[in-house]
Amino acid sequence: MIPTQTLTRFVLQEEHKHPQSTGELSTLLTSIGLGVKIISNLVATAGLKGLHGYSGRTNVQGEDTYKLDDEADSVLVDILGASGHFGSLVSEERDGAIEAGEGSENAKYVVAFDPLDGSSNIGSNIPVGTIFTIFRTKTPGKASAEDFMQPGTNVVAAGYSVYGSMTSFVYSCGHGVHGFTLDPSIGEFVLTEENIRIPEQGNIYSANEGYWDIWDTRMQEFMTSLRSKNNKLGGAYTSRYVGSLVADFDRTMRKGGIFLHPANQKRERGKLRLLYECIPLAFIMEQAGGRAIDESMNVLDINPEGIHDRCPFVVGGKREIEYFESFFG
Ligand code: AHM
Ligand code: MG
Repeated sequence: MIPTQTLTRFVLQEEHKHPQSTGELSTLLTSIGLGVKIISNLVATAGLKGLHGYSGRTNVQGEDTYKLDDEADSVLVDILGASGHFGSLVSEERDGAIEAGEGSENAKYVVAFDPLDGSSNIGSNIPVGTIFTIFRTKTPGKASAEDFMQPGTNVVAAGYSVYGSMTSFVYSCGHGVHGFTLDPSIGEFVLTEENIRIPEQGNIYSANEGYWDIWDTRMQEFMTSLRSKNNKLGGAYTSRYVGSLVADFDRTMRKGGIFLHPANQKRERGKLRLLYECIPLAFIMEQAGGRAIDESMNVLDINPEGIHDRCPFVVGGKREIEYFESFFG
């Protein structure tokens, strides 16, 4: 089959619908597309190149990082740097924001990313991924970390890739969610799903139940109810948990249900990061017809206070989120 719609062509067509556009956003999106192709290859060949295992470094959040985390981070920083179109970058792997070099002082956008999400699964042939968020700078002129301190309602574009049995690229610019699949024979992302929608209700829950004893009682009661055949959602849910957010999120969006990584007694604000995990995926989920909350408010309404802020994250179909809220109300 000859691919009719590649990521590059699709992004350019979207851009041409906005006569005032300068092409900067399209360049950023296609640059990220190129970056994830390179990372996909790195993930597939990491074992052969001795890139599995820890790097010996800990990140700003005190977590041990993997060699592949660092490689994936360098790929995105180099490629976005070469695009000359970002004002500032935030990566899960770097303590501070990276500021644009000479010539990009007036760039319109800032980009936050998790270069390799799910890295604790590296080396086990389990999907990992990349997640990104793009905001417009808050004020014209040189961008900084301050430009990321805006709520998810301001997101211009967000997306993710899953490196699994196929490499996917899913993104939204606020006009629906579109899915692409990497065709390795031509090295291009080809459009495979336009306007992905989450079912209003599914039958899968996804959470790390190892935290049961340190969850809030309301969370325990909600989970007990999901597992009961007499719950208000019409019957017991089944369970799936990969432990790579991108993969758990992708399944939740396509098949329906709910994913939860809530707060617990050890982590008051949960584990997942607001800017480059929760906000982009909340934006995509809302575009797909679902919802994302932090236990009490919509994730997209939260104002970040630091570039590595964390956030309890509950995301899924409308019915499941409403049901969750009835326990936390
Ligand atoms: P990472 O970005 O360092 O890989 O950490 C985030 C990952 C998510 O992909 C996943 O949903 C979560 O951590 C799993 O956490 P847990 O081990 O607490 O279940
Ligand atoms: Mg992550």
